[in-house]
Amino acid sequence: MAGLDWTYGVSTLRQWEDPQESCVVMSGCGTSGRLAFLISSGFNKALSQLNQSKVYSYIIAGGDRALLSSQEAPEDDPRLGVLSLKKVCEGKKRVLFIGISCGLSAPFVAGQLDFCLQHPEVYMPVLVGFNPAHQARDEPIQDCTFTFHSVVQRMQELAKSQKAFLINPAVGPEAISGSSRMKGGSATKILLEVAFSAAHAATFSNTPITYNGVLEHMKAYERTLDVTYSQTDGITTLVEAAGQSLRCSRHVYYLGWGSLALLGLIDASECTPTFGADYEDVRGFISGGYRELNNNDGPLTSLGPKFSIAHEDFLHLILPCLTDKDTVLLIYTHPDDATEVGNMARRVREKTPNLHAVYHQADGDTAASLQQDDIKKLCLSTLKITWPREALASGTLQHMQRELSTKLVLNAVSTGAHVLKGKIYQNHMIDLQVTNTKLYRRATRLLQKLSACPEENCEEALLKAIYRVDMLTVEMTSSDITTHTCFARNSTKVVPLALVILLTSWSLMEAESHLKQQPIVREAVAQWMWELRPLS
Ligand code: F1P
Repeated sequence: MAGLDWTYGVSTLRQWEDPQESCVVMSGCGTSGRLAFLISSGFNKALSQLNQSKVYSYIIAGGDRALLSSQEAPEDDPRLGVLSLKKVCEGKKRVLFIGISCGLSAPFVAGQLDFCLQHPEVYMPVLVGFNPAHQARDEPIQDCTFTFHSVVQRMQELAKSQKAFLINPAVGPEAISGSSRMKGGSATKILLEVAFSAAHAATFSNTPITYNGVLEHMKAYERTLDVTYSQTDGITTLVEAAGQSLRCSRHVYYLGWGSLALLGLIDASECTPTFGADYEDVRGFISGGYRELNNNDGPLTSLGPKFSIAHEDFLHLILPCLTDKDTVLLIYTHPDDATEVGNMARRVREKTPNLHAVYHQADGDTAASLQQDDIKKLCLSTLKITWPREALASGTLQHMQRELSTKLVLNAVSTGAHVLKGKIYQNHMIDLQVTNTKLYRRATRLLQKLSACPEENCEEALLKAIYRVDMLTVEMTSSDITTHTCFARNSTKVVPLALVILLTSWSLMEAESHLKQQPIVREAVAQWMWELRPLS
């Protein structure tokens, strides 16, 4: 793994043992921040079980509301990153800071790493991402003297004397271009869990940190992939059900238990920025609500309906209007949550037969299987992920494997469903939200690729679609990208609309009305590409 001395890196984690004086902070934007939350929660729980104080903290750009909703704009703000880091680390003398940015691109994280580099007496910076260092983003950051790329270069230099760490293995391209929530997110989870597990084993059970030990742990995750992806039929059934629901403008609901439910919440929250989905399209609910989530800011229900996440909320707000066109997916571990799952399944079944289950169970647990039969009878499909005894390691690792497996299944379900809904064109998400600088640039590049028009024309079309005008005013064209992306928060179908404008001579209104007639964006795009192809 490029640039990583595992033994040193992991034993470095051990030094942060006194929670009064020291802490481990993980920080990121979007999916990376959500995984920081998931991982810090998991390892703090493991510490509590050992009667140890918690040492892990998380930071997510945009604060706790970003755990459950799309908050892409704060990603652009390095000062915000520094402020939130200072707040979490107040009074600490030693901080292991882990900045996560899959694309090595988020200014929020770059600001934090720059701050750590300026204060080496307190902070040890680690960067986790999945691009080669030379591909780190080199775009100037407003009011800053550094870019992400220049921060990476400084870290590379310091990494030689192990005063900083850069963990950036290549994991290959994502199946859907730009969707780092999938491979990038899973790799983040694996990497950090392997590192912290080794540090915990070394600290609390004197297990030496060895190359082979780390490798064995990695292999447990490899088996997780095998166990999960051997279930293609079950996953396909779920993708089809969810796709059907989205195609007829209905909904997909994940009802989960424990941290598996958190993966449902995370997966659902990502659909908004990734596919331009409405928050109601795919929604997650967790048994126990905010009590179970245990996030820094506590209940967020007052922020609006999308922050109602408890099963009770589902029962009060969603169940009464549920139809058989909606897909409901139960996510749990058997037999831990069986009684509650059975009760919920019965309630849902009264409203719709379109009920499915994904559950994890240890091989040979026959008593558990009997109990499961009742739930099975209520479900249209059940995806049972059986963990061979030999594939299961002890407590925490088992749990982390099940989490990863759940993540893989749900990523497949939500991505597949949006593919069926027509949100993907030639492996590109064409209906992405344009709500921060990175996404604005991504949208412009995508338009260039699909239309073959020059960059300036693409940007012009993008602005017309954002501001919904045929003629851009000077005020619009002279505004900065932040202004554009703020405005774009309230605009829908921006990129598809810009593409129609580029490919046709239609006015904005004409383009909008054509798009309304053919809401399946992929089919509309394919049709325009065909009709407007140059004659040879
Ligand atoms: C962070 C992120 C992604 C999200 C979208 C916007 O990316 O929030 O999680 O899906 O692409 O950016 P990164 O900093 O981890 O590369």
